[in-house]
Amino acid sequence: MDGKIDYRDDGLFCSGHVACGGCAEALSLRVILNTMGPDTVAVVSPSCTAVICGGHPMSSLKIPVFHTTIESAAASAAGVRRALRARGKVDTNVLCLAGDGGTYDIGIQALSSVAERNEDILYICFDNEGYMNTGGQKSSSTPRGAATGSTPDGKRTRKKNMIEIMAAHRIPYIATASPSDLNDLAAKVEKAKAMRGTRMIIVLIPCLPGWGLAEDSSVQTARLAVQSRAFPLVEITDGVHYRLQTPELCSPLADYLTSQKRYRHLDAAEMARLQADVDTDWSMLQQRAQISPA
Ligand SMILES: Cc1ncc(C[n+]2csc(CCOP(=O)(O)OP(=O)(O)O)c2C)c(N)n1
Ligand code: SF4
Ligand SMILES: [Mg+2]
Repeated sequence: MDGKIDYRDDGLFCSGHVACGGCAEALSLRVILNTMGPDTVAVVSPSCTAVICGGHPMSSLKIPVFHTTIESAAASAAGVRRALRARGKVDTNVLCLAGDGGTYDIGIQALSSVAERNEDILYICFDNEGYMNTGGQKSSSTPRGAATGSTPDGKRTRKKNMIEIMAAHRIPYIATASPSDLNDLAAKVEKAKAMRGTRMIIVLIPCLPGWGLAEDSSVQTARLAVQSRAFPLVEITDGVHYRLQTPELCSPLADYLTSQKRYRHLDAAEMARLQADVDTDWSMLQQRAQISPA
């Protein structure tokens, strides 16, 4: 890849938003919005995204935005979808934007119901692995070992396997994406946009204050997450067809962990345990991809 970002920007995401300088979520949001296009309604859960979007008339998004509650984001999006349909606007895209706390924890009941009914929405989870706009508490997406405001000596349990939970709902499309490969992110959004039913993309967002990163390192940290296989890039169609993307370059998990202050208390044995977690998850995904029906 030559590193060129290949997508059309129609200015649907404005400058002057209040994301932390250097946040990869703003970058990802710009790509997602411009790929979705102007005929889109955003339904936004309380999260960094809600702060970045801001309120009317100062919104940084040039599309309609509905700020909803954290526990009902997916249900609100489904309601907007049905209201648009009742008004004959069947082609308008409904884009639900939520954080990992809103997705893996507080909003999971609404999300599960929406997925079971196969409501026609695209759900984006910006996964910064914690409750970041409220000061950096742990969520069930926080990985084992990571220090947060509520797990100062490291979280004891593993990151919830959200893609497997969603795959069990047999929704048409699930993908993971990274701001270190914006062309891949745009391609997945384009693909999801062309489908109907419940579609979900989880985008990894290395959080500058939450993970203890320099403000110019968010994208590089996301790249290390992919190369070390801590955050595998996958696509799952209809809950059973897995496509696992093997990174062009591989790096040891230790490179990823030592780039972040949230892991600085780990000793060699704990790092080895996390490497074993990553290896187990990768081989399970490989098996899923190998046995996927043609
Ligand atoms: C039911 C409920 N509990 C708690 C809150 C307070 N709250 C607002 S945003 C937020 C953090 C959400 O974390 P996440 O979804 O991961 O988004 P992030 O801030 O990390 O982008 C919390 C706890 C709330 N709005 N509603
Ligand atoms: S707190 Fe983290 S995820 Fe939120 S805007 Fe700042 S860097 Fe981005
Ligand atoms: Mg979060």
